[in-house]
Amino acid sequence: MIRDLFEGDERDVHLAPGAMLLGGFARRFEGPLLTALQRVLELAPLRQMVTPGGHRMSVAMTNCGTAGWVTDRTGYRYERHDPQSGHPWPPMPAVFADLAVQAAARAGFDGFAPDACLVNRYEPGARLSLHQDKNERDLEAPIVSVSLGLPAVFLFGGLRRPDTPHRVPLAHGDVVVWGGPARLRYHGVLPLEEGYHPFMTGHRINLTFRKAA
Ligand code: MD3
Ligand code: FE
Repeated sequence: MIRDLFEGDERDVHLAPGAMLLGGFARRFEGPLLTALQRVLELAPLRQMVTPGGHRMSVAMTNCGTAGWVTDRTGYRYERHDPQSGHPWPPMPAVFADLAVQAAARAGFDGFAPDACLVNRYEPGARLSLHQDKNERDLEAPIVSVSLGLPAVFLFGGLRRPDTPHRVPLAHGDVVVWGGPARLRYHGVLPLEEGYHPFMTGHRINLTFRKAA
Protein backbone atom coordinates (compact mmCIF):
# COMPACT_ATOMS: atom_id res chain seq x y z
CA MET A 1 0.00 0.00 0.00
CA ILE A 2 1.13 3.53 -0.78
CA ARG A 3 0.34 4.48 2.80
CA ASP A 4 2.96 2.06 4.16
CA LEU A 5 5.68 3.60 1.98
CA PHE A 6 5.03 6.93 3.66
CA GLU A 7 4.65 5.57 7.20
CA GLY A 8 6.41 7.87 9.64
CA ASP A 9 6.54 10.75 7.19
CA GLU A 10 4.29 13.76 7.24
CA ARG A 11 1.90 14.01 4.31
CA ASP A 12 -0.61 16.70 3.55
CA VAL A 13 -3.56 15.28 1.61
CA HIS A 14 -6.34 17.41 0.25
CA LEU A 15 -9.48 15.29 0.94
CA ALA A 16 -12.15 17.65 -0.40
CA PRO A 17 -12.67 21.42 -0.63
CA GLY A 18 -12.13 22.68 2.93
CA ALA A 19 -10.85 19.31 4.25
CA MET A 20 -7.13 18.62 4.65
CA LEU A 21 -5.43 15.56 6.18
CA LEU A 22 -2.11 16.39 7.86
CA GLY A 23 -0.69 12.88 8.16
CA GLY A 24 1.44 12.39 11.27
CA PHE A 25 1.26 16.07 12.22
CA ALA A 26 0.56 15.33 15.92
CA ARG A 27 3.58 13.06 16.35
CA ARG A 28 5.91 15.91 17.20
CA PHE A 29 3.60 16.75 20.18
CA GLU A 30 3.20 13.13 21.29
CA GLY A 31 4.88 13.09 24.71
CA PRO A 32 3.53 16.37 26.12
CA LEU A 33 0.16 15.61 24.53
CA LEU A 34 -0.18 12.31 26.38
CA THR A 35 0.87 13.85 29.71
CA ALA A 36 -1.66 16.66 29.29
CA LEU A 37 -4.39 14.23 28.23
CA GLN A 38 -3.88 12.07 31.33
CA ARG A 39 -4.31 15.14 33.53
CA VAL A 40 -7.55 16.13 31.76
CA LEU A 41 -8.91 12.59 32.20
CA GLU A 42 -8.15 12.70 35.94
CA LEU A 43 -10.08 15.96 36.34
CA ALA A 44 -12.97 15.02 34.05
CA PRO A 45 -13.23 11.24 33.64
CA LEU A 46 -14.46 9.68 30.41
CA ARG A 47 -18.12 8.65 30.47
CA GLN A 48 -20.64 7.18 28.05
CA MET A 49 -23.33 9.79 27.55
CA VAL A 50 -26.96 9.16 26.64
CA THR A 51 -28.49 10.48 23.40
CA PRO A 52 -31.84 12.30 23.29
CA GLY A 53 -33.26 9.02 21.94
CA GLY A 54 -32.17 7.22 25.13
CA HIS A 55 -29.23 5.24 23.71
CA ARG A 56 -25.95 5.02 25.61
CA MET A 57 -23.14 5.99 23.25
CA SER A 58 -20.48 3.33 22.58
CA VAL A 59 -17.84 6.10 22.52
CA ALA A 60 -16.80 7.42 25.95
CA MET A 61 -16.37 11.21 26.08
CA THR A 62 -15.15 14.14 28.11
CA ASN A 63 -14.03 17.71 27.42
CA CYS A 64 -11.57 20.44 28.23
CA GLY A 65 -11.75 24.15 27.51
CA THR A 66 -14.32 26.78 28.49
CA ALA A 67 -17.13 24.86 26.79
CA GLY A 68 -17.79 21.13 26.56
CA TRP A 69 -20.12 19.12 24.33
CA VAL A 70 -22.69 17.05 26.20
CA THR A 71 -25.73 14.99 25.40
CA ASP A 72 -28.53 13.67 27.60
CA ARG A 73 -32.26 13.00 27.26
CA THR A 74 -32.88 16.74 26.78
CA GLY A 75 -30.58 17.13 23.76
CA TYR A 76 -27.11 17.97 22.43
CA ARG A 77 -25.45 21.20 23.55
CA TYR A 78 -22.33 22.87 24.94
CA GLU A 79 -22.05 23.41 28.69
CA ARG A 80 -19.48 25.39 30.70
CA HIS A 81 -19.61 22.85 33.52
CA ASP A 82 -19.11 19.11 33.65
CA PRO A 83 -22.59 17.84 34.58
CA GLN A 84 -21.00 14.88 36.42
CA SER A 85 -18.93 17.02 38.84
CA GLY A 86 -20.61 20.43 38.62
CA HIS A 87 -17.15 21.98 38.10
CA PRO A 88 -15.94 23.86 35.04
CA TRP A 89 -14.31 21.58 32.45
CA PRO A 90 -10.51 21.36 32.88
CA PRO A 91 -8.69 24.19 31.12
CA MET A 92 -7.39 23.41 27.64
CA PRO A 93 -3.71 22.47 28.03
CA ALA A 94 -1.31 24.75 26.15
CA VAL A 95 0.04 21.84 24.08
CA PHE A 96 -3.53 21.03 22.94
CA ALA A 97 -4.17 24.61 21.81
CA ASP A 98 -0.73 24.90 20.16
CA LEU A 99 -1.31 21.75 18.13
CA ALA A 100 -4.80 22.82 17.02
CA VAL A 101 -3.81 26.36 16.09
CA GLN A 102 -0.72 25.23 14.14
CA ALA A 103 -2.66 22.54 12.28
CA ALA A 104 -5.45 24.96 11.36
CA ALA A 105 -2.94 27.52 10.08
CA ARG A 106 -1.18 24.87 7.99
CA ALA A 107 -4.54 24.03 6.39
CA GLY A 108 -5.20 27.70 5.60
CA PHE A 109 -7.25 28.74 8.65
CA ASP A 110 -5.23 31.46 10.36
CA GLY A 111 -6.45 32.79 13.70
CA PHE A 112 -8.29 29.65 14.84
CA ALA A 113 -9.18 30.16 18.51
CA PRO A 114 -10.68 26.91 19.87
CA ASP A 115 -12.58 27.17 23.15
CA ALA A 116 -13.68 23.53 23.32
CA CYS A 117 -11.93 20.19 22.98
CA LEU A 118 -14.07 17.05 22.90
CA VAL A 119 -12.18 13.88 23.85
CA ASN A 120 -13.60 10.66 22.34
CA ARG A 121 -12.38 7.22 23.44
CA TYR A 122 -13.11 4.20 21.24
CA GLU A 123 -12.78 0.67 22.61
CA PRO A 124 -13.01 -2.19 20.08
CA GLY A 125 -16.52 -2.21 18.61
CA ALA A 126 -17.22 1.44 19.49
CA ARG A 127 -18.52 3.51 16.57
CA LEU A 128 -19.99 6.86 15.70
CA SER A 129 -22.92 6.89 13.31
CA LEU A 130 -23.21 9.46 10.53
CA HIS A 131 -23.94 12.94 11.87
CA GLN A 132 -23.27 16.64 11.33
CA ASP A 133 -21.51 18.88 13.87
CA LYS A 134 -23.77 21.90 14.08
CA ASN A 135 -24.09 22.75 17.79
CA GLU A 136 -21.25 25.28 17.50
CA ARG A 137 -22.27 28.92 17.32
CA ASP A 138 -19.59 29.87 14.78
CA LEU A 139 -19.76 27.58 11.74
CA GLU A 140 -17.12 29.73 9.99
CA ALA A 141 -14.44 28.30 12.26
CA PRO A 142 -12.98 24.92 11.25
CA ILE A 143 -12.87 21.77 13.38
CA VAL A 144 -9.46 20.21 13.97
CA SER A 145 -9.41 16.48 14.76
CA VAL A 146 -6.43 14.54 16.15
CA SER A 147 -6.30 10.72 16.05
CA LEU A 148 -4.22 8.83 18.65
CA GLY A 149 -3.67 5.12 19.19
CA LEU A 150 -5.41 2.41 17.18
CA PRO A 151 -6.32 3.21 13.57
CA ALA A 152 -9.93 3.74 12.51
CA VAL A 153 -11.91 4.05 9.32
CA PHE A 154 -13.47 7.46 9.09
CA LEU A 155 -16.62 7.93 6.99
CA PHE A 156 -16.63 11.20 5.10
CA GLY A 157 -20.04 11.87 3.59
CA GLY A 158 -21.69 14.74 1.81
CA LEU A 159 -23.99 17.56 2.81
CA ARG A 160 -27.01 15.23 2.74
CA ARG A 161 -27.26 12.11 4.91
CA PRO A 162 -27.88 9.71 1.98
CA ASP A 163 -24.73 10.82 0.09
CA THR A 164 -22.45 7.74 0.00
CA PRO A 165 -19.49 8.37 2.34
CA HIS A 166 -15.83 7.94 1.37
CA ARG A 167 -13.72 5.77 3.68
CA VAL A 168 -10.62 7.50 5.02
CA PRO A 169 -8.19 5.50 7.17
CA LEU A 170 -6.94 7.56 10.13
CA ALA A 171 -3.80 6.49 11.98
CA HIS A 172 -1.98 7.54 15.13
CA GLY A 173 -0.83 11.15 14.84
CA ASP A 174 -3.05 12.07 11.91
CA VAL A 175 -4.70 15.47 12.08
CA VAL A 176 -7.61 16.53 9.90
CA VAL A 177 -8.84 20.09 9.49
CA TRP A 178 -12.45 20.50 8.35
CA GLY A 179 -13.68 23.94 7.41
CA GLY A 180 -15.35 26.05 4.77
CA PRO A 181 -17.50 23.95 2.44
CA ALA A 182 -16.59 20.72 4.34
CA ARG A 183 -17.71 22.01 7.73
CA LEU A 184 -21.27 20.62 7.58
CA ARG A 185 -20.56 17.35 5.81
CA TYR A 186 -21.93 14.20 7.38
CA HIS A 187 -19.28 12.00 8.95
CA GLY A 188 -18.86 9.02 11.26
CA VAL A 189 -16.48 6.28 12.37
CA LEU A 190 -16.78 2.52 11.64
CA PRO A 191 -16.64 0.11 14.60
CA LEU A 192 -13.09 0.04 15.93
CA GLU A 193 -11.15 -3.17 15.22
CA GLU A 194 -9.22 -4.89 17.99
CA GLY A 195 -5.52 -4.16 17.98
CA TYR A 196 -2.47 -3.11 19.91
CA HIS A 197 -0.83 0.27 19.71
CA PRO A 198 2.20 1.04 21.89
CA PHE A 199 1.00 4.59 22.54
CA MET A 200 -2.54 3.72 23.66
CA THR A 201 -2.87 0.01 24.34
CA GLY A 202 -6.09 -1.33 22.88
CA HIS A 203 -8.03 1.81 22.11
CA ARG A 204 -8.28 4.98 20.06
CA ILE A 205 -8.57 8.54 21.29
CA ASN A 206 -9.80 11.37 19.08
CA LEU A 207 -9.55 15.01 20.06
CA THR A 208 -11.77 17.52 18.24
CA PHE A 209 -11.07 21.20 18.67
CA ARG A 210 -13.94 23.57 18.09
CA LYS A 211 -14.98 27.17 18.45
CA ALA A 212 -18.23 26.47 20.24
CA ALA A 213 -19.30 29.67 21.99
C1 MD3 B 1 -16.06 16.40 9.10
N1 MD3 B 1 -15.53 12.57 15.91
O1 MD3 B 1 -16.62 14.14 17.75
S1 MD3 B 1 -13.28 13.41 13.96
C2 MD3 B 1 -17.16 14.17 16.64
O2 MD3 B 1 -13.04 10.26 15.18
C3 MD3 B 1 -16.60 13.29 15.58
O3 MD3 B 1 -14.07 10.74 16.99
C4 MD3 B 1 -14.96 11.59 15.03
O4 MD3 B 1 -17.14 13.25 14.52
C5 MD3 B 1 -13.93 10.81 15.78
O5 MD3 B 1 -18.10 14.88 16.34
C6 MD3 B 1 -14.44 12.15 13.78
C7 MD3 B 1 -13.39 14.10 12.40
C8 MD3 B 1 -14.41 15.14 12.10
C9 MD3 B 1 -14.87 16.00 13.06
C10 MD3 B 1 -15.74 17.01 12.69
C11 MD3 B 1 -16.15 17.16 11.36
C12 MD3 B 1 -14.81 15.26 10.82
C13 MD3 B 1 -15.68 16.27 10.42
C14 MD3 B 1 -17.01 18.20 10.94
C15 MD3 B 1 -17.36 18.31 9.62
C16 MD3 B 1 -16.91 17.41 8.69
FE1 FE C 1 -18.58 14.88 14.40
